[in-house]
Amino acid sequence: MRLNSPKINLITKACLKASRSLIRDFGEIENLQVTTKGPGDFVTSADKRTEKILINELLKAHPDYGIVTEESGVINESNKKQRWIIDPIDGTFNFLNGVPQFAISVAYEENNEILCGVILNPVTNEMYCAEKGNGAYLNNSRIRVSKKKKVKDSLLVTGGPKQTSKIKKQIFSEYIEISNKSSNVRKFGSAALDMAFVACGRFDGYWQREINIWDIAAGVVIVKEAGGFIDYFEDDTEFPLKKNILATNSSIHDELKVLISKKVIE
Ligand code: LIP
Repeated sequence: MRLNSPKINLITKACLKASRSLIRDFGEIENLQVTTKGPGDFVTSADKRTEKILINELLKAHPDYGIVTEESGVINESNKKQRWIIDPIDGTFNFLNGVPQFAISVAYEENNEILCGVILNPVTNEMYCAEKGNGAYLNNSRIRVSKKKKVKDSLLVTGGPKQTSKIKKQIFSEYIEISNKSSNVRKFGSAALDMAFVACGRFDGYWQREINIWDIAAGVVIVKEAGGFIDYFEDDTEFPLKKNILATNSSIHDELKVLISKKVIE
């Protein structure tokens, strides 16, 4: 059984439509016109095309809802109560390099709470979805976070830092600390899929600093509905679209949080 509510059906339909165009673009990656948006952050024509399809589908159903997107910024800004949060390609660098680890991510937020989300890897056709109170699914199967109890037995995943980050030293130091204390740490390059993998128990936990809300929004509800725990640690209310996030199977949360909070040793 898969989730089947009007919102989930709408997001799913939009993602599947967008993925058909995205997969065509992935097939001819070398012909894409690449422009730089800033160091370490590329925007492709595929990104824009995918986003346009998603926006059109969602606006057709709810013309008055707000939309927060990676490429087009904010649409219907005055509606902060009901809004979509979209990342047309999460894992842009993987996409650009022909690495099939990227995803379309769409979430619906109401009164500042993310109520449903879909993450679709168009290459593997793995679609993760969740709605508050109704569980999390990978295609037609219910998913749950892992049962690992200790960080030392855990396989973790992280991302960043961006080339432009001012806290690279801190991020690398955390990476070393956690790599030493856990079973191992991966960097797969798509926050949305990292979180989806936590939700289905492939990874035991994910953390990242300075991540954009559109990269993680759908993952938040999917991890929670899979029985996991979300912690926006050291939240900076001045920049609500940027987050520090820890997403785990609940059992390892406290132990991992202590490792992340350790002071940087020069
Ligand atoms: C990317 C993330 C990746 C993270 C990067 C970046 P994009 O999103 O998903 O895991 O490390 O900082 O934000 O730019 O490919 O949508």
